[in-house]
Amino acid sequence: MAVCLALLNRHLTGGCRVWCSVSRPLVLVRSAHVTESGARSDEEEVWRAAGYLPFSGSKIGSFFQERPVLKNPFLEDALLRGYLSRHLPQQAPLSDLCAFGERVANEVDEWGRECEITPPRLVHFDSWGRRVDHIVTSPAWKRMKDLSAQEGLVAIGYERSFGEWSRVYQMSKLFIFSPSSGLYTCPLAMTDGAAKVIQSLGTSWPVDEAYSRLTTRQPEYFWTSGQWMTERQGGSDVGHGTETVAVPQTDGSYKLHGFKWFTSATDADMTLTLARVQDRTGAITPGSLGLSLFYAEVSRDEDGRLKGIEVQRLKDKLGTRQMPTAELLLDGLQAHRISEEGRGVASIANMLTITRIHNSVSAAAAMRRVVQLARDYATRRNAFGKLLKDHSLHMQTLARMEVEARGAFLMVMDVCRLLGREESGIATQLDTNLLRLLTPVVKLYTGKQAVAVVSEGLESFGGQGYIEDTGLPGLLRDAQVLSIWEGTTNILSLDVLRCVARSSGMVLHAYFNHTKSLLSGASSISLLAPAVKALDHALSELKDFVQVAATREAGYLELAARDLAYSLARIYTGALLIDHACWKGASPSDTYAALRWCEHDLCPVATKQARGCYDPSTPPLDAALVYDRPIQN
Ligand code: UCC
Repeated sequence: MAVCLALLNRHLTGGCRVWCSVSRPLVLVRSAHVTESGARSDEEEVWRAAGYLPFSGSKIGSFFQERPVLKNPFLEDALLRGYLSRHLPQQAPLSDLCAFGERVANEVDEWGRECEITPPRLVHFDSWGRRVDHIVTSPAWKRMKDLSAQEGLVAIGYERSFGEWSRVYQMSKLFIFSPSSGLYTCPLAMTDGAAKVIQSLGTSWPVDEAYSRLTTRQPEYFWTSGQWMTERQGGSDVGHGTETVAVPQTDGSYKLHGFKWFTSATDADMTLTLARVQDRTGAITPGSLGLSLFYAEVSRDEDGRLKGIEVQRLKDKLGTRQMPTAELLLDGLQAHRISEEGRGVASIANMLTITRIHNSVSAAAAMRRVVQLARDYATRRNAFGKLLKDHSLHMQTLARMEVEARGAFLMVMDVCRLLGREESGIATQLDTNLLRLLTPVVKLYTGKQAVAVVSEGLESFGGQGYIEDTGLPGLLRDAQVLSIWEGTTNILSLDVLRCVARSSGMVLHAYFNHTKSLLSGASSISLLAPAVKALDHALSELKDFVQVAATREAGYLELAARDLAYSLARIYTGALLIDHACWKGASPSDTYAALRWCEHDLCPVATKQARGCYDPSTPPLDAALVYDRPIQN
């Protein structure tokens, strides 16, 4: 070989040299035999024919990286299977989840991609100039609707065939579905929320048909619902920002007039929305106490025009592009009031609980999906002479993501468990208090972590993680919304304070009792001792914080709200991981995950309290820093 190379090189002119490489024996580095007009020389043609020009003409090299492969997300998830085997009294859901996982990997995931690359568009006028306001969605989006009905993605929660575990079963299915769903989980969340509100207020006329349509398994009968809450002034502060008015009609219905600024999945068949009832003089009650809850159907007249609605435009969003989000002018939309007057926010709160749980399921699912893809890729990608899976630093990074994904999953499923108990009528007061406290906590924590974990996950694909047609960047763009809609991190942190105050601390009492009980099985397992010790310590730090904070002014608590919510999330999740690691079917990975989780700063609110972060001087200092200006007294 060396002699051949020497001979070849002697006969090559103009800097054209042949090099030997391990993967390909001969590589022509540069040819000086391209004429000025760009034509190839005879000599080059010889090389080409011999196959020694791997990067010329139609050849783009012989190495192609294998893509990460999505396998059955149910079978690939040891924790999901372990959790369900541990808790579900019947095994029937497991075979359904397995079959659905197969469908997601082999069929549905492709539809999700189709939704992404064929985003909805708005057609304002027909070809003859009539206003039609058609939101045109992809065929895949429509298939998602049929699939959702057939698979019972909302229905399972209302059929309650598995009693208190029905919600865990339903949400496990959504957990498998979510990252492949082309964001169809959004209309499903609102549909579930609307069904829950209707169920709690009464399923008689005018919402009887709606209820049965929202909860059916028949695709042709199935409806989705919107949740039109947000107006230009009121994203978070719904009570003060809602301008929509409801004008009473003689038949007992109302006509709504207003402007809804963000309406997600606007192709819904019906909606729940808030408005202020006008009295005969046109007067309205301001603030939250003036808001009532309305039910409206989205329908068209014989000319194809939307009745009482104009679609102003579709939003141009960072992510969730698969799904239409619109600005709507309500111009005399016929609606029915379904809450007592002035009980709008309280009545829609059930919807918020459900959509916040769905949000958390999607967040945990996004983490799980990126870990599944990254670990598959690590078995296919070679760098520096070995597969990524054999690089210890890379594995450490994936393991950290795995711990986050596990924690998120357990926390979400625990909230679903509590919801299932409440809906089956077997919830204790402790369960009810825990559910109220943990719903905002799980939403805010998982929403934030999803962005961090998915972002880290993209990095594990190198540059390919940044390339649109791999489908990977969409995971990050879609994760970003999870901490924004359905209540931002700060709004939910304040909701935690609010439910502590409204329950006179009973929600915290439930929290401390239950967290402690989750640790009870671990005392005999020495491997878990460091985790239990860290958790016990964090729990008593949290108790100390609560005692001190109870004596402080409201401003102090407000500044501590976010750290308090994070502490509640981390401690509770640590306890769930420890509890799961104590289960007789637990694996060494379950123990390892619990140990790693408990290395977090489990109680940041105590750490920061000790540094004086919530002292009254902090707000002016914060503002001075943010605006880079001298402190104003
Ligand atoms: O973004 C939206 C749609 C997006 C699509 C959905 C996708 C779902 C995920 C899909 C997964 C892929 S809709 C817009 C979302 N907007 C929000 O979430 C609003 C955020 N703002 C808040 O949450 C605020 O805290 C407000 C609006 C609730 C605050 O209003 P008020 O009027 O100041 O609230 P109050 O006075 O504190 O409470 C009024 C009543 C009380 O009941 P009563 O009078 O009986 O004591 C509260 O206990 O409402 C009750 N309440 C609650 N109950 C308030 N919040 C809650 C709660 N979280 N849970 C239970």
